[in-house]
Amino acid sequence: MAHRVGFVALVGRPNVGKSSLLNALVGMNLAITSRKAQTTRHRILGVRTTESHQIFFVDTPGIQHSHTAALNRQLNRTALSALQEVSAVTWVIEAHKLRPEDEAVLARIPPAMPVVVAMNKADRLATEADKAKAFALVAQLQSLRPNQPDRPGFKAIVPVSAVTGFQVDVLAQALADCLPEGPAQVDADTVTDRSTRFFVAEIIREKLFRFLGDELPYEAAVVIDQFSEEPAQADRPARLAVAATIIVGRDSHKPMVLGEGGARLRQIGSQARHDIAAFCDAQVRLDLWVKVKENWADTESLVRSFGYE
Ligand SMILES: Nc1nc2c(ncn2[C@@H]2O[C@H](COP(=O)(O)OP(=O)(O)OP(=O)(O)O)[C@@H](O)[C@H]2O)c(=O)[nH]1
Ligand SMILES: [Mg+2]
Repeated sequence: MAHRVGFVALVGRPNVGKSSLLNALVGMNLAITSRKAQTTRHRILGVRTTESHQIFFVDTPGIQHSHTAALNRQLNRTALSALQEVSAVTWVIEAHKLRPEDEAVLARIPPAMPVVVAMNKADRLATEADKAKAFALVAQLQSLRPNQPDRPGFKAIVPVSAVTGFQVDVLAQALADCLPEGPAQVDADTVTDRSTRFFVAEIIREKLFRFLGDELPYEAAVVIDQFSEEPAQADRPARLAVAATIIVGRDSHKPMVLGEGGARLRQIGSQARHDIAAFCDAQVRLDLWVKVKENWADTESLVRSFGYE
């Protein structure tokens, strides 16, 4: 069998499970996930290497059309620009329903681009009625992109679960089939192009998103102020010291992040430290601060200054 190689983007509306799928496809928790919309803010590359293919997966922010703040516009730009650099696209939807927001994303994918549909969260199809709905959805999907000479239909429609791993390999194979033949481009140990520093900031943001209820909108960012690594010695593990600031958009958000007597910030810090230690295989010291920058998510220059571009 020929070895295939190339870039594939994961696109879809917010919260359908693009980042969870990236992690499942790569076999490592690279992209942060949460039940809140627009958890992903950066293009993140994850490399899947097997005997038969090497796929460079590009996770993207959820594309949405209902919010127009500078941050949302920037996230849409990031997601749409990923379409320029790939050979195929995974259009991620939920297995149990298709929403108009899903179709709006499909409309942004160039007509000639090979598309595989990932019907994610298939583990949620518990009853026979759910399964019948999913079958009906497959038929509906086929009619959305019928095969035409200048406009190929979907390359495959794959029910999948990022959480249980159901059919993740099938999805990967369907995508590999869309890619050109070629040798592996990087060694099997290379899983991403991002730095440790980047992942440290992301892990902190994940805990922030998870520990704060819906009261804290997505208007929170994390900036790393200090980052120093000491390699492992014969008698001790590697050490990492990090100081980071959580930026919120309003005065009233600061006490939400701090919690009663700072309890919530301590919780966020301790969970983040735990995950950073596992990710970096190091002893971690983490200092967290909270700062207010009024309406940063509405201000193009501040959005850019926090690294969103
Ligand atoms: N049951 C189930 N839940 C899933 C599955 N995949 C993702 N989820 C959940 O769906 C929520 C959103 O997952 P994410 O991976 O963050 O979704 P996303 O599409 O990357 O979201 P944005 O980055 O905000 O656009 C999380 O709570 C996940 O745990 C799945 O296969 N089954
Ligand atoms: Mg995501």
